Amino acid sequence: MLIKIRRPWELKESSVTPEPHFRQRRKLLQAAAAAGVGAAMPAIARVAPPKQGRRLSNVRDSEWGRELEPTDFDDITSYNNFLELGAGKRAPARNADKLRTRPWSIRVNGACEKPGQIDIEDILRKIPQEERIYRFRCVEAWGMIVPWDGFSLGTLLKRFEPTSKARYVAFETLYDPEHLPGQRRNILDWPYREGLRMDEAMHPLTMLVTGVYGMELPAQNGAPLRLIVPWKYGFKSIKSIVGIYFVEKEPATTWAALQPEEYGFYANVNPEVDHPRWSQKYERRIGEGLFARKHKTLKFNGYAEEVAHLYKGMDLRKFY
Ligand SMILES: Nc1nc2c(c(=O)[nH]1)N[C@H]1C(S)=C(S)[C@@H](COP(=O)(O)O)O[C@H]1N2
Ligand SMILES: [Mo]
Repeated sequence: MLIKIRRPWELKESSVTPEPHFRQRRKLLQAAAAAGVGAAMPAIARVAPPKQGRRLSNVRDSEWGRELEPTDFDDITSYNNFLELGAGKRAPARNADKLRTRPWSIRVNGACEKPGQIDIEDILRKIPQEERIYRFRCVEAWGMIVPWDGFSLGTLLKRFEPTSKARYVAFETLYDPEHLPGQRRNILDWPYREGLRMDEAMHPLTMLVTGVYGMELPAQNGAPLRLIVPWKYGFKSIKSIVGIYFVEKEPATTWAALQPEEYGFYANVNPEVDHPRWSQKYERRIGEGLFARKHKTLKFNGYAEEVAHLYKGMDLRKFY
């Protein structure tokens, strides 16, 4: 059954006067939708709206986002990598209802003064959520522009008072083979794990994401809480996080453990360092089609000004 729904982002293309500026246009359209006008072309949803989908309250604009034209909501939520929900880009959206996102809490411990647990409802209610338009770049040479909602990871980490022994932060995804079909297969050492150096984790661009396009995050994108590190390849952006640990040594990460020659701990987007099996110089933008002109990949995914200093003196060919 096709369900006819109308959402602000779907009205984007029906805008009569093109505005140069995405945010302005979106505000206009939201106002139009609220007033019951501008519903020129109600769209048919290609993906079922997220089961637990609801609009996030009090999302504000962020100084950290970029003025970029975002990829369509449908593309962001139907072309995914999330091995717990199956292999292949379309499987995660298809299996989205297998991920139970409530109740959900995240334990934070290790080298810190105040180890503890935080519930996702507290994160949503008590931490102000910002919307940031970020570039997203997968190691497989495709990219998107995504309006993520969330907040800087550092604001959460500080509450747990990391000690001087906390030199890295490790992250862990939910382990629930009973419900997650991918975890019933032995394709990797579950659960999915990731890690950041402390200075990377505390950088304000590094984001814990709770939503996209002002909606609570769909399961296939890593509900209810996932990481986004905009200057790194997508695989660093671990989904459906249940554990955050302050550690002294560089933690093991899923992809580096699987294929150490292909995936490193740092995984900074870098057109000068190719993946052993393909070039990283260009990228395809999802939603533009297979035959559209490719985009030149930018060093640190376009965030060099903000983050290049973190890697001063490091050989990025060695620390890939
Ligand atoms: N738990 C978990 N997190 C994950 C993955 C995964 O399979 N499991 N895939 C990673 C990869 S390879 C990419 S490219 C991004 C995809 O994020 P998106 O589907 O929101 O675009 O999620 C990353 N986070
Ligand atoms: Mo990826």
